[in-house]
Amino acid sequence: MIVPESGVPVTGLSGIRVLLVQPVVIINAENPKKYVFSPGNELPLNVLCLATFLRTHSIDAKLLDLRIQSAPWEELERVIRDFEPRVVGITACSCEEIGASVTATKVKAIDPSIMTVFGGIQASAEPETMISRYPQFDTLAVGEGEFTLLEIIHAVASNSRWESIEGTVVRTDGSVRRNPTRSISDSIDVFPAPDRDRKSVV
Ligand code: B12
Repeated sequence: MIVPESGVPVTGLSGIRVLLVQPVVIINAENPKKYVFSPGNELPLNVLCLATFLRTHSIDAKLLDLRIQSAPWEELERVIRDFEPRVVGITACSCEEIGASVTATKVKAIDPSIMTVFGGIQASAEPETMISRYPQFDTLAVGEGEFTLLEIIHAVASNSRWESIEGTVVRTDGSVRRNPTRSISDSIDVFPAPDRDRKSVV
């Protein structure tokens, strides 16, 4: 068992289910950004690394790449109803911002009690703007996500406060609060190699 640098205990996480989602790209007048993607050849490394890390902490973490689904929204609903995650984490680079926000809206429409976490390049680049613009996200993780997400999941599993977790940006009392920055881990050895077992990908 890896001990988080934060020192936060990670017991009692067994049984909690977490879904990590790579959204589709929605290109429209608002989002004309160029996007290159090679379906079937490109695993979403960011969420794959996160899912692998969570599994080393006994968390049942699954990955859903909506880009390779023929009916992405139907598949999202099916997976949420079958898998019943307590937490859904959604990644996005800048051109995936709208896709991520629509994904979170759909997750909340299926089950408003699911904790939605926004992470990745776009969340990290404009955290205050993103968390203000998209109330369908409960919290947002800036930068390296492994330990931040682990702490969020731990808080959800133990019904404790998640509003002050290091590395997150949250809405609170009608404003936005940026919690202390989480530093990048000194050693890559605390992270397992991404698990490429396709069976673990929904
Ligand atoms: C490798 C790479 C690619 C690969 C992706 C390979 C793959 N299988 O995923 C390829 C070549 C396909 C690619 C394509 C593109 N890329 Co690229 N790419 C990178 C690069 C070099 C590394 C990204 C990476 O995999 N890092 C390793 C993972 C583990 O780390 P990570 O992505 O940072 O994720 C961590 C955190 O962000 C966070 N996190 C991420 N998601 C989430 C979700 C949650 C819920 C949480 C809590 C945390 C979290 O935790 C993760 C683990 O610590 C970065 C530059 C960089 N040094 O970061 C550019 C970068 C991400 N790419 C960029 C761009 C622009 C693109 C393209 C849009 C280019 C194009 N014109 O098509 C496409 C987008 C397609 C796509 N699928 O994303 C930009 C994004 C800028 C932006 N503002 O969006 C970057 C930042 C380069 C740059 N500085 O310009 N890219």
